[in-house]
Amino acid sequence: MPFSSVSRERPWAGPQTRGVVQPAADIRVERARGADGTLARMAEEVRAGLLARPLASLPCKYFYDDRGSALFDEITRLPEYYQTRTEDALLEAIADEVIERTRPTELCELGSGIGRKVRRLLEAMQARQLLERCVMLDISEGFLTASVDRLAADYPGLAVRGVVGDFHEDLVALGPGGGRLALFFAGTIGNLHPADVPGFLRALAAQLAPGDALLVGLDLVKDAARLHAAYNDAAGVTAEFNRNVLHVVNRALGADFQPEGFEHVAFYDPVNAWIEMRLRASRDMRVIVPGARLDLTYRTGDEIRTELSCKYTRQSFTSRVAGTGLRLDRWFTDPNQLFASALLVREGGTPAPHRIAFG
Ligand code: AVJ
Repeated sequence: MPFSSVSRERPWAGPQTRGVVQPAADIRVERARGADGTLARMAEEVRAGLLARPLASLPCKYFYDDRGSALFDEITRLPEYYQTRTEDALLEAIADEVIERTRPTELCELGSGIGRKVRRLLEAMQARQLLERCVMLDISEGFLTASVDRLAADYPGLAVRGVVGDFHEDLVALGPGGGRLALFFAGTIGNLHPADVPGFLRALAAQLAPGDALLVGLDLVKDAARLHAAYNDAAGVTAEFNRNVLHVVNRALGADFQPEGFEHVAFYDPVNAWIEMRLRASRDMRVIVPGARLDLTYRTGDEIRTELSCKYTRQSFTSRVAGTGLRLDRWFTDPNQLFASALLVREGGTPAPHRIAFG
């Protein structure tokens, strides 16, 4: 039980503590829900996904145990994977302007991973003496704890809080907004089906006060060969990352998937403007998943979808923002138009449920 001493009180959650410097003893990583709830939810999701027809699927958030997070970190350094270094250079270029426009006192990073990029914004806030609090939400407890500890050590006086949870359902655990700049890097919003993006943005808008903002990274529609290469790297790291979801299901739900019996598949679908990753059985296999009450048979060639990674244009993304309570304030891209950072601002008043287009 590594987190039996989980903090229940949240001394910096309310605006009344604004400006109070938190001593190091108050640094905590908390869970958005209990371990039982997390496992029960996983069992339901895995069961529903693996039984889905015509195409079985597994939620991509289950890539990210500690091994999967380390594999993703390796992906970010691959020559074919342009996204991370492009976004990082972009953030370096825009950090001052973003902070000037939004003047936040709190950064709130969703899916923080190892929490490297947040520092670009922290530095820009610190230079303006705005920096007070940083909240990080991530599904990977090990990585989250490490980045929370590192941030707290490197920025004395910064109140750092970690929440173990996922950005689909645990946003409420962030607490109310106010002076908040939310960060959603890496193009991770691309993992949502486009139809689910407005609902996600609306849920996030509910954790923001009017004038609060969201900086979101988006991988852009581009040449299919370049996209294909980024998800089919020569070193095979993405293939190992893809198969890792089976290791996770084996461990958490007592399943007996043989990951090496599945082949990595990733292709660009230009109609939906998304990369799809799948695992394809390379032999006939029977798989038992006790934790999800499943007894499955795979035939050679059977596929499980493991990830969508949607690619956006300014126009296709803007259409997803309409009616969510957020509006597009700034659209930044790198010179090669590979990647975008969209700055969204929370509007005042109650968000409209939808917007009707006239004419
Ligand atoms: C971290 C979700 C943005 O979709 O490109 C990398 C994950 N998948 N290689 C992406 C990923 C395959 C990545 N995101």
